[in-house]
Amino acid sequence: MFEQISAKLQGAFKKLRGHARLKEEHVDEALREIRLALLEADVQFKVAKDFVARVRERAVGEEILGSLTAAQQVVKITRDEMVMLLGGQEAGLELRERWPSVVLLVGLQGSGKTTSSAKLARVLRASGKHPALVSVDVRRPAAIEQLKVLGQSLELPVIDPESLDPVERARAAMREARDHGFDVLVVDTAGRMHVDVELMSELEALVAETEPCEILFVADAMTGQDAVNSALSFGESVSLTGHVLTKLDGDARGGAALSIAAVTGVPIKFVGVGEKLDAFEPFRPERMASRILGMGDLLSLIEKAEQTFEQESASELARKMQSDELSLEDFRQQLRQMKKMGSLSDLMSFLPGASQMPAEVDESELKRFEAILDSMTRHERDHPRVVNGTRRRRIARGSGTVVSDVNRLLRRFTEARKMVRKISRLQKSGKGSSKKLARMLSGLSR
Ligand SMILES: Nc1nc2c(ncn2[C@@H]2O[C@H](COP(=O)(O)OP(=O)(O)O)[C@@H](O)[C@H]2O)c(=O)[nH]1
Ligand SMILES: [Mg+2]
Repeated sequence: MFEQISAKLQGAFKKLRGHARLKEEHVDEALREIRLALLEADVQFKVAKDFVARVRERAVGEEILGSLTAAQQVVKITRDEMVMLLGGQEAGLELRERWPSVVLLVGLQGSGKTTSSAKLARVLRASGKHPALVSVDVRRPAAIEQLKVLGQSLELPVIDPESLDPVERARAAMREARDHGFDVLVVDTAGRMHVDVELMSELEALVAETEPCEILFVADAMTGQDAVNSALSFGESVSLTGHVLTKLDGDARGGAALSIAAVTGVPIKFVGVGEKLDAFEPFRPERMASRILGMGDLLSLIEKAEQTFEQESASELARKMQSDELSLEDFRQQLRQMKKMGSLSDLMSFLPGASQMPAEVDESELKRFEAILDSMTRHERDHPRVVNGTRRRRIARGSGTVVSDVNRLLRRFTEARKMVRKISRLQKSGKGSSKKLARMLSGLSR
């Protein structure tokens, strides 16, 4: 997701950090690059321009230039402004106390309305609601069936009134939902290839009939500014309350994500990150900003780490990392922890700068590493330096591997130690809560 813009922005930041004394012209140079990166990602021209102007105003205005941490502060300002651009706060659904609360999903054909309807109902159920689904897409004969199939696979109720008139279907579904005690009705509407008058009047009629609490515009993130423009057109006819940004798992460049809230004044509420029905998440501006800026999804990683880590060993590890005492014994413990945390490649995608790192993570290699570490003596693990040629041969034999495997493990260990030091320095320079970061770091093994 967003690899290209991430790489560009990181490039700009790297240059910034390269200056010993940051001057106004260095900031301007970085901002030019940032602006270009935004435009290349298909961010709307005015959005990009205003964004850069805001960052500049703060970066130059807050008298940080010349200070030792000037570059970091510019990065931080950029990040903060990007969070604002993405809507600032996380915005959830606002369901009313009425039976049923109606959530209308609207958008162009193929944007992901039907899929997102089912995904959303699933999320609502998980939060304790009793949702039902209805399709009012009478244009395409298969559309009603499609929603039914999706609903069935999730064991969610799909109401299918007999009428083939959208408004009548909605009315009947509301009645049925009320009768059966479904508190939220998710309505999947028809789309078109383009915005047209007929569609808009159909939507207006549906809104008048159902008085929805939420009208969510479903936008295909891959279509960049086009998605933003359609959202604007839809917004002229019906008052949108949020966006669902789909297909973020594809190679979307970021333009839609970065412009749609700013241009329409309506927040992104959910994102679709895959075809599978569980690939759907609440939209979190902070995390998205960190991702786009290539800082990795630190928060996600920390959360994941927090779920699995024993506090004690983590803080011990943190202490060691700072004092450069990291041993193979720690490395071994990390590997074990990591197995508990789930797939390594998953984690890799969260790491800062992961988009630039060759992420060749081989899970079977990890198993091999574990066997090798098990074949070492405690003394060897505590003092990796003593592991000479003879010992390497013995360890390889004992673990059913070959010497080159042992060598590779030792090399990885050295790399990991370097990386850990690097990040721990970063952290000392004032980024992020040290405990959390340290805990996160214990998840790194290379
Ligand atoms: N990769 C990916 N595909 C998606 C996502 N959301 C929807 N799709 C796919 O996009 C296509 C169109 O989706 P559909 O829900 O039928 O769109 P609709 O015409 O707006 O109802 C389908 O093939 C979906 O599987 C997503 O978040 N990621
Ligand atoms: Mg559909």
